[in-house]
Amino acid sequence: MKSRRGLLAAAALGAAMLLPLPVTASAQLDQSTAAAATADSQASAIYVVENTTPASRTAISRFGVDIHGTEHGTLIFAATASQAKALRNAGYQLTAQATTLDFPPADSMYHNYAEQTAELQKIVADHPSIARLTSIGKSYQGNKDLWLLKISDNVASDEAEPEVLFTCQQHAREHLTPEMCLRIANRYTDGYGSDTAITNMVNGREIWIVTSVNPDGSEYDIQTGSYRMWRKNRQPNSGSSNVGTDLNRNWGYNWGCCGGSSGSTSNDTYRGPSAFSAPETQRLRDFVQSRVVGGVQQIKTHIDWHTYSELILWPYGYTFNNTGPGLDANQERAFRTLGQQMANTNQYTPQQSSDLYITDGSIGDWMWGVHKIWSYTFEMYPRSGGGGFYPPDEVIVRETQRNDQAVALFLSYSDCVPRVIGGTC
Ligand code: 0X9
Ligand code: CA
Ligand code: CA
Ligand code: CA
Ligand code: ZN
Repeated sequence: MKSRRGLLAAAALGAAMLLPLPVTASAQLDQSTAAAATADSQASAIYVVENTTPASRTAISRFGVDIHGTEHGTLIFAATASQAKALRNAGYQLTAQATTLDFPPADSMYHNYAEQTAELQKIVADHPSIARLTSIGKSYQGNKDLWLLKISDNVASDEAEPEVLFTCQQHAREHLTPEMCLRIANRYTDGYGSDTAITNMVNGREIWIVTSVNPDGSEYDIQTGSYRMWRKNRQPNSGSSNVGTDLNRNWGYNWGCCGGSSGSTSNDTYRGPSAFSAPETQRLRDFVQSRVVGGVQQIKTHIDWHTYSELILWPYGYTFNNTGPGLDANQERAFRTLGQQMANTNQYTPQQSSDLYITDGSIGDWMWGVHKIWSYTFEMYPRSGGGGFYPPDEVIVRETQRNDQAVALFLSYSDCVPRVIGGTC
């Protein structure tokens, strides 16, 4: 089985890049044989078979099970009840393992999907007049809601206030990001009435928060109690045993245009067969489109939270040019100026998205390109090292609190971002 230390070493090896390639044998096995519980939508359980050989592992994989890893001849895989029965009938000695669907005990302070749900429900129960919880629909697997929290005074009414959107965890393994969304949710409800800046923003804005855009992937990443370095969603790909689409390459603005995504299902940046092929991006797209009221997009600003590298990024990602269609020099200057001012508060590095690398089909390009929503991507802790995608839970408070001032500044300019360069709206 993959040890926590092995995974941290794997993450550290890849730390120079945002997208470390799978470097462990088990991770590669994961990618190439992830037939998963996908051909078969039945719930699967985790099993081990001891004393396996390359030949018997090959034979077992041909039953269509989802291989998780192997150590000292012990093979670990997910199988449905019918697959497990077939394997036992074929003479294999399967031992069922308890699935944890949870973080390792040392990281228990992270919120798994069920804990995120409970936390959101508690926020609404504690603050019913300023917080309301709905769902924008289900993730691919169909059993999880994509929660949408609204925070504002008179929360039940659609008032004429600038709307602000925060989205977290498009990428499964970026577990610090739901913590960031939950921190914003808790601060802007608990602080109402006592903290002046918070009270003003709750009264003057309508804040929307999606704590996890990719709950299937995130649950898959932690399912066995040891991290799997999973990035994509858990949607099967026809004609392939490779699972998943990179949600942040699936957005429909210059989708797949520019070598900033992959057309191969085995790749971690697989863009999907068409723009918005993933249910998760569809649901979020439909929500954003639903906020066009009387021909005017109500959402003015957006932050999409990721890890890691400590960056503040703005459009476009698909081109190296600082400006482009629908993005003029003044708009670029406003993006850059607010990005720099936010970076002054958290010591992240502010830059255009493509200064990192070219991406096409990213959420930020769509938000700006289609809706003129001032959209930033924040890449949180660590800058490098520090546990990569899996920093210990001891850093959650420090590294989410680190963005409190940036979030406050962002909300304060959300009525009119060009104001940051003396412009008007
Ligand atoms: O590659 C990505 O999707 C993001 N980095 S990550 O390591 N979290 O995967 C960066 C996306 C930035 N692109 C735009 N904002 N356009
Ligand atoms: Ca927990
Ligand atoms: Ca309001
Ligand atoms: Ca409104
Ligand atoms: Zn990411």
